[in-house]
Amino acid sequence: MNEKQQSLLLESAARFPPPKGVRLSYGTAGFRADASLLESTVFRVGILAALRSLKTGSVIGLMITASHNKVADNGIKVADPSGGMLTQDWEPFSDAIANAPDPHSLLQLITEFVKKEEIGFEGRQLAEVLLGRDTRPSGEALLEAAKQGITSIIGAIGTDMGVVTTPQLHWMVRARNRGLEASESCYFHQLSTSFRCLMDLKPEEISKNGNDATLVVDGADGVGGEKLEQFKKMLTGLCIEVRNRGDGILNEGVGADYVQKEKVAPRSFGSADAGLRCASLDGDADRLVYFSVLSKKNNNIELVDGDKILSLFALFIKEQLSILNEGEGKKGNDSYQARLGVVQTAYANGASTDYLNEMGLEVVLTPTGVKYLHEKAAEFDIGIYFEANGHGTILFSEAFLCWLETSHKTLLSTSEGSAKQKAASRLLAVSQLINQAVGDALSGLLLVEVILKYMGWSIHRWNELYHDLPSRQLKVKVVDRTAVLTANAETVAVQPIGIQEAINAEIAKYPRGRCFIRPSGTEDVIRVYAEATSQDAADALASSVAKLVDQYLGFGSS
Ligand code: G16
Repeated sequence: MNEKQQSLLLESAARFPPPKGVRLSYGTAGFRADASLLESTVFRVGILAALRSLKTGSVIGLMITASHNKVADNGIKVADPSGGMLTQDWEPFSDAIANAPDPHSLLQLITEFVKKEEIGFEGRQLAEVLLGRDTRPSGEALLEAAKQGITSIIGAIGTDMGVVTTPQLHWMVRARNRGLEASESCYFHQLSTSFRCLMDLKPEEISKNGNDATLVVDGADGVGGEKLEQFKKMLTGLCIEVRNRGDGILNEGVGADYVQKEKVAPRSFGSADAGLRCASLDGDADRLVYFSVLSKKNNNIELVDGDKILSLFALFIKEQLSILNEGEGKKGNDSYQARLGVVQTAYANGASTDYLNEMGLEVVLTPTGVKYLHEKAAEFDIGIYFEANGHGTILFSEAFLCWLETSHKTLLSTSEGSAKQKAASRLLAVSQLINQAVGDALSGLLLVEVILKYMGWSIHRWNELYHDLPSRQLKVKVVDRTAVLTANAETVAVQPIGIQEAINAEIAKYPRGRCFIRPSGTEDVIRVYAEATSQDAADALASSVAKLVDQYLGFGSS
């Protein structure tokens, strides 16, 4: 790094002093905190993104969002060249620079890192970072701080994509790095074209099935509702009504996180909507859950969560693969035994894992965080991952897609209109419709809708795939959430010593009881998840374990 570069970094860093007495860390999906604490962090992550772009010779993404968190919070997510989350190798560096106390120590960390990573500064190409933000009021100022971080690396530019959903930004990064145009209209075009293609390929014999009625979507008063309202005009064969489009407070009594955790209808939905097919997006539209308001008890819902979306997708993909491979085993020439796998976390309802196992699928468990699930899913030819909270997608390997495209061409010339050719077309269209960069509520919603049409299923029929074990999730405020360390995909707490034994003793009191604790990576809480054979038992197990957490780590209120 030459002197000019060094003094530019020192000068710009001096404008963004870190908040005193606060230690921020790169959590489940980037940094997240009260927006008033984040300017310096966002500025520094801007520097990191520019360095990442230099290192990889690719476009990087920065999204200013705190997703499901309250409106006063904000945060930053980094998209790597593939469109996925920032490589985990760079997380320690991001932690270190976020907490450097002054410009000189920041410069020293950057200098050492640049050397270690062999990031060339001389005769280099341009670095480019795409920037996006959700609808939070603090977004604009933070985006400006990120831009200043980016441009404090000489030759780096930040391109503002405006207000976008997180998955749109990740999609744009992926598209740009594949030499494609990365605009919102291209995103809408790709999704609507592949959606139409799948709708055209649904079996003709499918009878009226109860899912022809309007889909009612809760936009969480965030960016997703706004975008869907624009996008829905391009969708033929699907009628959508969007509520909570930004008139109320973001994520307050609305959104996928609220609906999934509280298991109640969001604001603007009530008993008048009983029986309708409804969906809810989260604050930055990377999560999706479905629900149906129950007729008698106001506000109670039938929840169709990420596990059921995963099961629906797995069922459909498996069926298309078996149509495609029918009879091929004997010939053995053109068949490709695609490895289909599914990835879940410990939050997955036990009944969903049983169901997927019964389908004969390979089920893998990872810790919470899309970064872990995505990585695992990429090991399959077709990897489907979902968190129960509705965050997930489908990944197709290059090798499989290449084989599929060739087979499809052959089938078009030899047996156009055959079941096999249609199955190949459907799989290709799914690979275009689904956002392979990251979980995307809008593309996920379209795939759900198309599969329900294909199956001829109502939301109730879909929900009958299996019956969830009753569960309860709670949050506990503690003095220091980093005191909890977990192992085995977060199913066991190894720290503080003794807590797991105490949890086990509680679990033993309930038939089919299951419970775990973990520190949240997006909120300052410990999360408790419990499952049992009745709702009362799940509630009791969760609350007794929450008390244990409070005794071991809390403020002693229990
Ligand atoms: C983020 C992550 C998800 C994770 C969620 C909650 O979602 O992308 O993988 O499930 O946080 O994480 P935690 O339990 O650690 O707070 P989002 O939609 O909030 O960005």
